[in-house]
Amino acid sequence: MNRKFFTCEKAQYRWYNPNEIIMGKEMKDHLKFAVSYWHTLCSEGADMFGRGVLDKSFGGKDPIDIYKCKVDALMELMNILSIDYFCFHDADIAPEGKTLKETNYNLDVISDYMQEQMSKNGKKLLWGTANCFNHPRYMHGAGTSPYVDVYAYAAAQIKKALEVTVKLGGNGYVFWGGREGYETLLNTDMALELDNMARLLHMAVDYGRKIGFKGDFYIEPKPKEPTKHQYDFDSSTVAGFLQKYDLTKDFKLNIEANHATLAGHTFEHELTVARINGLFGSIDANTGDSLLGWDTDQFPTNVYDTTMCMLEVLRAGGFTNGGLNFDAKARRGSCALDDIVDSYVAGIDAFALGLKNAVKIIEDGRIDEFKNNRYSSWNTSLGLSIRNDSETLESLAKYAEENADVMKSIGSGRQEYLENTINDILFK
Ligand code: XLS
Ligand code: CA
Ligand code: CA
Repeated sequence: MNRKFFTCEKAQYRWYNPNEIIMGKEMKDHLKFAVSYWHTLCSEGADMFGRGVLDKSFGGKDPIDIYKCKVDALMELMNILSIDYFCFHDADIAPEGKTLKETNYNLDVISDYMQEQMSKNGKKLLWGTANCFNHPRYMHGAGTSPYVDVYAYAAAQIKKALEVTVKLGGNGYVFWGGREGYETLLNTDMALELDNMARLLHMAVDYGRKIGFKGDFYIEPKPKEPTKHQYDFDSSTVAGFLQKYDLTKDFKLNIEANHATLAGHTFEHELTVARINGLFGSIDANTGDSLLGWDTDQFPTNVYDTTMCMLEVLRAGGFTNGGLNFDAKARRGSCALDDIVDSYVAGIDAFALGLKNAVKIIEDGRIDEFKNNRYSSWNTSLGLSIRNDSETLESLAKYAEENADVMKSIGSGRQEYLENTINDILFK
């Protein structure tokens, strides 16, 4: 592999320093950056109104050669960026054959080559997944399809994607709902569809564990696009689903920033919901556009957002099997291959700075101190007694009757003071 696709030899970072020790851990282990195969090696910039603007065949001569060249380009890019991990869908890494058998054969050929290149370059797989949304067979869903043959095909695809993930040493396997949702209840049996989806996830866990997958399964919440009602709407919805179907032992969440925005939440809200439910897993790092209502998958450069995200990651105890996957693409007008390098550098530096900022906020202590004080009445004898489940409505009513001035115990939420404190910490 001596092909050279990018001009840059080594990315220059202002903030990212992989081996710098922060809170006792190397920066690269706090951040665990990953390249997304689909945007980076496959997407050519086509949109609803225009074709691709950037050839991603990387000089390959036939379908198999093209996909081998993509592996070469991936390795070159990861070396330029000093990134250790990548993520893929089955359909990103190998050409589709005329039959399932042929597609699986192609996956074997390319994953052999990938395995070789990964070990040569010291690169790792963060997670794999199956693309069960692009092909016309999935127009009505995959795991929630009304058609049992489609469901079986999706199962076959997931089986193979799991095998490839295990073969390449991946510690994560993602389910993104894709077409798992609906447009109208007039033609949809929601109860059956959700039960069937859960059955498929249980089958995936059983098979994954059987073939030696030790990592985490993830569900990636997203509220809309492509379907009007996506079943995995947001972290809360998915937490309820996993609890209902007894899947919390094996599943965690893969939270995407842009999907949080589409759900009407902040990124940190979604991460907090995951954390408090014991479901914090991995992150798809990107951003939407506040003026647009769809999934733009842009590289994240807003440092307030990355700071709040990393604060949550630190509060969750950091990544174990997960990491920060840049599910992001350069804008269509950024039509040179070198723009890919620049966009990753922008995202990586924004997160490195976000990490440093998050540490500053924790070390400064004012935000945590304010929050602790705000809830201090929950550490009084009454507060503790309620938290120990020792009170009743009657006992609390008696207390309230005797405690005439409730207003005295209420303080200001001081939001503006806190927002200004954040600026004071970040910019001094
Ligand atoms: C699409 C999703 C998808 C998942 C993986 O919106 O973000 O790319 O991350 O299937
Ligand atoms: Ca994603
Ligand atoms: Ca997205």
